[in-house]
Amino acid sequence: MRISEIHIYQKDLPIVGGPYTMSRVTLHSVQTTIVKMVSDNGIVGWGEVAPLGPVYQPQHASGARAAIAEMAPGLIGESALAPLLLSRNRDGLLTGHNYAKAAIDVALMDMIGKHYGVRVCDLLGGAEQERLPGYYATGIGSPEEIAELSADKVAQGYRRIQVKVGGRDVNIDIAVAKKVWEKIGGKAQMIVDTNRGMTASDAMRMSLACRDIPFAFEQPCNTMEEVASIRHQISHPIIIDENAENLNDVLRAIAMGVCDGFGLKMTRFGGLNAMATVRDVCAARSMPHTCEDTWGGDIVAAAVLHIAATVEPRLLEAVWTSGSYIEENYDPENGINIDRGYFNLPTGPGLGISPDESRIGERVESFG
Ligand code: 0XW
Ligand code: MG
Repeated sequence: MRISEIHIYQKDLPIVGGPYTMSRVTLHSVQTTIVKMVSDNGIVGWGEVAPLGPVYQPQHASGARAAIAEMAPGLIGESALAPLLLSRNRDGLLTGHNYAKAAIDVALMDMIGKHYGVRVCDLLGGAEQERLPGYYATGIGSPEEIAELSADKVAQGYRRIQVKVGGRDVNIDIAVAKKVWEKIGGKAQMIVDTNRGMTASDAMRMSLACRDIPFAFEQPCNTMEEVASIRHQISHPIIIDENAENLNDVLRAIAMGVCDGFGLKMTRFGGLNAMATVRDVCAARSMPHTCEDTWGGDIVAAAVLHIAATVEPRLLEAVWTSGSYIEENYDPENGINIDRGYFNLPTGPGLGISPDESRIGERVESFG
């Protein structure tokens, strides 16, 4: 089986109930890129990548499309059954741009699964569980607003709440954490995520002021070195998210002993196969982690669920998808939706979803 066509779609995803606010960025809409890959025997594989705007990470939507267009001509005619060889082929066509390469990798795994009649999780080693815990990420807000929202989400079944802070007077963030814990303490795990938004001194001040609240501190500072500088001065476990841009960063963070876990975004590493390697490195060092991505619809969500299903349950912190903020599923029948705080792993071959082409935006470029 060989790749015969690659089509690129562009779609704006307005944020339902938005804007989505974090310490460095406020978003009203996110642009996603969808890849449709067709084999010479007519099998279709779907991929997707949706950077969280141009500021969250060194990624952006038009960059993803340009990178995919740069590689596409060199992928036509290549085997559609050899993900490792195709990954090396992509690296020979374009250096870096893992996020864009991820869309190709996901489409390929969808195609391979459909060819053999197995699910993507089976191709990635097998599913440990079919029902996966989700988590809810609040935006930046007032103590009362975020505490009420967190309590509401716990009542809906979530057992992990990520509270966004940073980019403002740290005293307000401290007040938010205390108010939220009053509401959800003992009922759910609490994560405080600054999205690179605090100085080392503010992060230390927040940890000291909240030393009686057992939250995990996610990406407390901008760089891994700044996080390392507070690592032994705070009383909260540390999660690295944005600083884990590739496998080497994960290895460096583990070697530096700078964190107690990771927020792992599938597209950031280059796709499902690359993320499976990171999964195994984390397992070797008993490093818990989430499985998630920046944004995206059913295709990204399904891909994240399939890799999450293969993680040892003791190490899978939770799964995050942006489904709660998106108007409609790409697949009206088997779209990915959270159910009382948990996701059900798709059952069909490949990703287990069939996007309706009327729901995936405008086709902007085709190859093959
Ligand atoms: C909560 N998320 C997974 C959603 C947004 O992409 C940001 C991200 C995070 O943890 O920073
Ligand atoms: Mg994060």
